Amino acid sequence: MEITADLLYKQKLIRGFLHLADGQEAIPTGIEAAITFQDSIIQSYRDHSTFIGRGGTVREIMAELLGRVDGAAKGLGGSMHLYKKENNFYGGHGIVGTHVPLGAGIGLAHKYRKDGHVAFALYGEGAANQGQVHEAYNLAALWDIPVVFTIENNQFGMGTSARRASKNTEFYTRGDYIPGVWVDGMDALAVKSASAFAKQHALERGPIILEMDTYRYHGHSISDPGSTYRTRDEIRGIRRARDPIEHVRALLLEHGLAKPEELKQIENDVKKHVAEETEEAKRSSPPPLCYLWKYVYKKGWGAKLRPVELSRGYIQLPP
Ligand SMILES: Cc1ncc(C[n+]2csc(CCOP(=O)(O)OP(=O)(O)O)c2C)c(N)n1
Repeated sequence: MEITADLLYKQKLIRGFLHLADGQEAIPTGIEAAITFQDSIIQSYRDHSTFIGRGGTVREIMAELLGRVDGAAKGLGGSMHLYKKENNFYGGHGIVGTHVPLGAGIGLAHKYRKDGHVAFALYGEGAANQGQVHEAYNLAALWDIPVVFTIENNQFGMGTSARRASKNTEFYTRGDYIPGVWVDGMDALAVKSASAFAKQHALERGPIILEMDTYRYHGHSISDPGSTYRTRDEIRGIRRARDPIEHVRALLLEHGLAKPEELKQIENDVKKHVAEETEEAKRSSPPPLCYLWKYVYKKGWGAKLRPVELSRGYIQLPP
């Protein structure tokens, strides 16, 4: 899916921002294996795989990237703004770090309702340096909020390596009064165990930090070739030694749980599925102009249109 999105962007069919997460697949996969859709997730802009994990479809993602009405946010949000409210996925946020306090707030809602569920707030190691992250830590610890602060440490914030931006790069230790665990974020099973442990801890004792050690293969966004601040050898080396999908493939084969031809079949099915869903997404239409108003202002807030827009018929008011 990510590779197809890259191609569509290069063909200028996708405009605006596009941040791909290939290399980081073990994280949403492992977390989802440990929690349920009654638990909540909130994340930054690198959100495609998480959306799939929360029950979203490739078609909803592709349509959103193409700015079509069948997209996850009705074609109004783009890559950074995928949501799945019915399965407690609260986005998809573009401003670095801002969603971390929101994650603590969602955790507080779980506690307030006594529903026995937790919130996972996923953010990068770059975002981990933000002041508001530490404000969220403070209140979460003070109020024993069931929130799992989950750092996706993919080693770079745009083109800056973690060690050039952070005095302490052991991010799991940076919660002071909040305990933290370092996790191999390239190993879906390690992510699953750590997430199950963190959920239990959060419910019984309040917040916890998980630092997921991972790597992104693509550049920061599609406009970054991703090779000026690291070497191609480094990327190739990580792929060879730690690729999260190859790791699962090796485990399945080693333990006799699947045959090579079965895995090949799955791979072919996935490629076919992505191609079909992408074609469906392309057939979807752009959102109507009236959506500019319908999904921007809450009903009854009295948004006013200038008479010229109404008289020229540019915009129809929603019913
Ligand atoms: C408040 C704010 N500052 C700067 C930016 C520009 N910006 C977008 S992504 C990014 C890097 C964030 O890195 P990290 O948190 O490690 O996440 P990653 O991209 O590695 O997943 C920056 C500085 C922004 N979107 N918001």
